[in-house]
Amino acid sequence: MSILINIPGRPLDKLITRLKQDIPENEIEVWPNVKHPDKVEFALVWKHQHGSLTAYKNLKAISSFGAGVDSIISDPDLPNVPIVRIVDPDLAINMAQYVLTMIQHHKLRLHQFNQQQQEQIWKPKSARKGNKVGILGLGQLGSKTAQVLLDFGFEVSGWSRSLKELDKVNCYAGDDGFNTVITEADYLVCLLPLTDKTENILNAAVFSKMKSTAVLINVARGEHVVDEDLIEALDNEQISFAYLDVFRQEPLPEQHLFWLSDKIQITPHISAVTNVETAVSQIVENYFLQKKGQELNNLIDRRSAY
Ligand code: NDP
Ligand code: OXD
Repeated sequence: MSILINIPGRPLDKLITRLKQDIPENEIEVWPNVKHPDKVEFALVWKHQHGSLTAYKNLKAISSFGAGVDSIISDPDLPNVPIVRIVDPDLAINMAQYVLTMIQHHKLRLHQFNQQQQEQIWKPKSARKGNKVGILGLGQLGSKTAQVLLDFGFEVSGWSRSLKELDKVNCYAGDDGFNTVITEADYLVCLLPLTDKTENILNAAVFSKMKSTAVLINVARGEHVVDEDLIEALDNEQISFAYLDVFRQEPLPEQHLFWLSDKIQITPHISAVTNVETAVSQIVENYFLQKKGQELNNLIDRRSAY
């Protein structure tokens, strides 16, 4: 049995060195130079080339190198084997801190004060009043983010597929619940997985129902947002600002309109970066569970695609 690393376009030295501490070197293969494809039973992938997992007739499991599995699930030639993902409490804290920081950035008008500083203008203005945060997706990352924001005095609502019960969070599910969350939010945070049901969920119809002072924070996937609709909503003052960490195409293409908007703050997909140490521990554990024929940790449900 061997593990295949299929993570194109990224430096892998640190990951491979770390894996070699727990898995014998002759059991580690790196795509595309795979010596013994028939020995590969476990694949570790991130943004793999679709179709590139069909070459392994003994493949028994696929592990995402991140929390999301959308780029795996969308492979039309995906082998029919269990899929696992990384679930890391530290990742959830990082995400919560990112969201809190962006909210505070807006609330305290730091953008404006930055501009004032360039012009040496001293003009105090108190923090914005809006205190309601709506979180789309109350999973590992959304529920932690909700908890942290509550601790900082925000009023938090959340929306998920199944109705949740989270202390002090106004929880909703279904279409009516979605409408309540998006219309009431001063800050709307997207922490949904990307699936057929959530793609393009943040579109013109939604922006038209939001408060004109509302801020969008998308930290999930670029495909959740209809880019042109967002630009239009910002230009027409249907919503006031957007913090975007994820994009349909990454790196964000040079000519993309998002770069030019002074109502958009861009970060390059850094809100919660996979920690190699934690990830490798989970991958190694699953590799050996697979070897023993036991059930893997952090399995996703292929029917719901997350
Ligand atoms: P989880 O699977 O733990 O949670 C997903 C949540 O979304 C659940 O509450 C789920 O509902 C809800 N949901 C899924 N589909 C729907 C739907 N159709 N309608 C309503 N609610 C829905 O995921 P995580 O919290 O771990 O991660 C969320 C996403 O964040 C990842 O998929 C990834 O794309 C993104 N991410 C981004 C990172 C970054 O650096 N920007 C880093 C890590 C992740 P229910 O609870 O009922 O199942
Ligand atoms: C992830 C990500 O899904 O980094 O883990 O986006």
